[in-house]
Amino acid sequence: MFSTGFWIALVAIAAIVALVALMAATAKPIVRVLRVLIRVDVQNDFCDGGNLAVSGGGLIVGIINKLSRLGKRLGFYDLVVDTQDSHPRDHGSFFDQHPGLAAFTLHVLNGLQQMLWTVHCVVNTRGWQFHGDLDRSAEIVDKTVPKGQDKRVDSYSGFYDNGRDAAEALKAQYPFLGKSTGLAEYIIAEAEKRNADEILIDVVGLAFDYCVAYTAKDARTIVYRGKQIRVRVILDATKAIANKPHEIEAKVKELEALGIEVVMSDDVVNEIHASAFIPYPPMMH
Ligand code: VGL
Ligand code: ZN
Repeated sequence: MFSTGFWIALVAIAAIVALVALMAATAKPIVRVLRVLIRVDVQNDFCDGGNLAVSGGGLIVGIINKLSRLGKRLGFYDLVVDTQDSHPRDHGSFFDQHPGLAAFTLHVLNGLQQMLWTVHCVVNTRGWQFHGDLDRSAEIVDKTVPKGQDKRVDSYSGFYDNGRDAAEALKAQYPFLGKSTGLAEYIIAEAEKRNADEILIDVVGLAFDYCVAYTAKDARTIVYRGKQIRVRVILDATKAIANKPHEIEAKVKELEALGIEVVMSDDVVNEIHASAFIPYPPMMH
């Protein structure tokens, strides 16, 4: 009645319909992730020869450039943000503002425990400028966030001045504590603009145990679309002020306990390469 050709065509069509149905049923939903690389305080004063040098600070610049350039070129990072420690000369964290007190001793500054530092990152000085090898080209850097401008309070995090979780009474007495730099609001607005489902923030820079750790911790407090966002510190793209391995290990544990992932740059580089071959629609810019 029907020709052989008819039956072959029928079976072929049925097979195609079944295959398409199977693919549709098993396809993963496309989750669009806004990925942000925050490069913390990669400034001359934190590099060798600087006024608050972190040993080997300049050695991470090559890794940071690689992550930034590859990440931007292959569409892995949507945003690259630099934070810049930017103090007035009379900043309250400087030991020389407290006659008789030495650098690297603790003091109380407007109600908060404050480590006294050597004079560093004073606006418009060489030490305040970014490391000369850091790729700061316009294709790479989307935003530069100054911090530490208020002499009454230090600002380790790129998101908020210190004291954000101080007691309410203290915050009432010193209303300038914990003020936002605007970075969280900026990242959330960019995510909404692109209709991203999730946000990932990778943190690199100086110093691991101060500004990098504080920035990662504050990033982890950001809630986007009802969920705490994902945060990673790329450990070998940072250097610590502390030089004892157990101190660094303790800080890693502290971050991990907060759900912050501590990863290595090789793994992120591999992930950037791999992401370029996933035929998902790119984020709209
Ligand atoms: C930093 C101490 C004082 C840092 C900034 O970038 O880690 N540390 N100011
Ligand atoms: Zn500082």
